Amino acid sequence: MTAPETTLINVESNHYPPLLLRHPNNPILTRAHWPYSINSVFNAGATLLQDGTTLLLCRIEDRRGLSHLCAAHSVNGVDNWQIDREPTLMPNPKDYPEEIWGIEDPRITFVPELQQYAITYTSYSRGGPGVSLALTKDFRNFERYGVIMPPDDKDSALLPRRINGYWALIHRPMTPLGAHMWISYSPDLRHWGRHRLMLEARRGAWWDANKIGLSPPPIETERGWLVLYHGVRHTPSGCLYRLGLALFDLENPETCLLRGDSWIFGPEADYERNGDVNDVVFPCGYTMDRDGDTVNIYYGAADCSIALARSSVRSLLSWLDANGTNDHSRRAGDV
Ligand code: BMA
Repeated sequence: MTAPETTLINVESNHYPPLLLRHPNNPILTRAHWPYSINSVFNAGATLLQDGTTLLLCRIEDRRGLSHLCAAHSVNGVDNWQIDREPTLMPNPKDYPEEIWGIEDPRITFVPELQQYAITYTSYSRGGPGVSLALTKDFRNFERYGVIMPPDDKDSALLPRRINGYWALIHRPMTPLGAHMWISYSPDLRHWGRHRLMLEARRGAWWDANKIGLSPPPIETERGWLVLYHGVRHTPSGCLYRLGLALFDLENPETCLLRGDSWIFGPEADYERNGDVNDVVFPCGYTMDRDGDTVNIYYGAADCSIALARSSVRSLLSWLDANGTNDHSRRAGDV
């Protein structure tokens, strides 16, 4: 008797290509590393400092349930983290009442024109989450701009340069239309307008139905802004956070050039599947290696730890070429 045909299928050809590779040291930061008492560390913004070291601005949740931010430095971006002995940026509800229930999920953009890092973060106000902005040169002194997008809004990052003379901010307001990604423009980082819908959550059974949001700040490539975004699927056992990929026009970033249909990274490892919030991978930052192609993506795992996955811009773009579409009816998830 001959073997059933299925056994002859090349298993590899049946698998989705692994676009993001988990680091063997994962999770790279947990509460056990912290120099003071915390409940959990997750969702970190990331940047390379002038001397080439990696800085992670980590979200720390204390046992009250409130979050603040704490910086960790490492020469290789993987281990030997030097962690600030005290919180780096605490909520300041006295002067910024919108921070009453903490500050969360920072995204860092180095802005060459200002020679400063722009940090956008969620300020948890009585009215829900809003987007706040702070500028810093050294992650010691911060110039707070306060709320730049009122609640309910989050998952925000600034583009590193002006577009047609205006600063551009990606964010995720909750509107009667749903939880979609928007982009807004400003002449001075304080006054925001020309709001445009940028990417919609799909509908129905799609993995990114109903709720999406920007993950790390966009990666500028010759072909456009490469955007990793998270999609949230509501399941009977809770929310499932996964990542998808899209490409936007360099000079008109509200124009989507390509969007992948399938998700490219989701909770699989134990530290991603089990934690304070199960089944969450949530990147807020990346760094680029000197080769200009290798991206180190730092993500919160199950709201309990920080993990690292590596990818390559070239492979992400080729995947989008093979799997992306710019068909607008699909954007809404109708097919
Ligand atoms: C989102 C954000 C993230 C968090 C995730 C899962 O809404 O608030 O900070 O990691 O939920 O809890």
